Amino acid sequence: MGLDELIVTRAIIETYTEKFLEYSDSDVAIVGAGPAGLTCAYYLAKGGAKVSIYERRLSIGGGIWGGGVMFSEVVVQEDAKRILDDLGIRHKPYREEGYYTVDSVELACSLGLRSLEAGAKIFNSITVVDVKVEGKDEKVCGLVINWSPVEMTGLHVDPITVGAKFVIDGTGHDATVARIVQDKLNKRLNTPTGKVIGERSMWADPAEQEVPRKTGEVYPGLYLIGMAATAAHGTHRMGPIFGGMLLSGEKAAKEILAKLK
Ligand code: 48F
Repeated sequence: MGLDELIVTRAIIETYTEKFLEYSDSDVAIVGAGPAGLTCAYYLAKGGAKVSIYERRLSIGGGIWGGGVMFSEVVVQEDAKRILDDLGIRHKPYREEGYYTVDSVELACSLGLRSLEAGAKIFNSITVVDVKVEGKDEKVCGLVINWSPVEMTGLHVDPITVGAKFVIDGTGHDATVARIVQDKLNKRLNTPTGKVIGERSMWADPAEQEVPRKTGEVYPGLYLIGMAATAAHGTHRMGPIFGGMLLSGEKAAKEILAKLK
């Protein structure tokens, strides 16, 4: 039997469209498929939530792949080791107690696969450009999205909207969604200054402890996780140690699952 290219075309367009439509209204829409976003998606999906992730790049993983200075290993500390164990991600104890190394390529692949297997859907090459709001308090209740190449080339093409009960900003250092709420809605965020403060210089120990602490609702309907939480609250950066990112994703998932129930 010969292959028919038109069947390939129809199979792709129909299947993608079905998937996209099914997730056009989710319990939770996560912006950014970095370590925090993927971990959060895994725990949310495992807990029964309908989760979509929108990722600007073709690839998932955010800042995981390059490890430290492109040496493809990252460090995870004792506190977060249980998450690696929970997700079945291989790691090696380093000779100093409480430090574990993980192959960064394996971490990116495993977090992606575990979140997909748990039921989350990842939509890549999509850039979030705005939020959808509703009600008197202008609660965040969805995302405005466009194809990344449209944004990159500056084509004049209108974006479309997807709905969600909760939106999560997992955009890393940029804290893009929090900045959108601050700048476009002119709203006060739940940070010490009411604004995105910007991350402080490297100091891994307090930085890692602060990431899960600063994880949470920063505006009605909008949660901050990972480096976006660090950047918004103005806490220290931590470099290629990733435990805080995993713990942050897990914490936001737990809080949102409790609210969804
Ligand atoms: O930057 P990123 O990996 O954020 P994270 O999950 O983890 C931070 C660490 O990688 C590292 C660190 C560790 O200790 O300091 O930096 O907090 O992933 C953020 C993802 O969000 C995507 C971006 O391409 C990346 O994959 N992203 C950013 N802006 C948008 C976006 C946007 N507007 N729309 C969609 N995706």
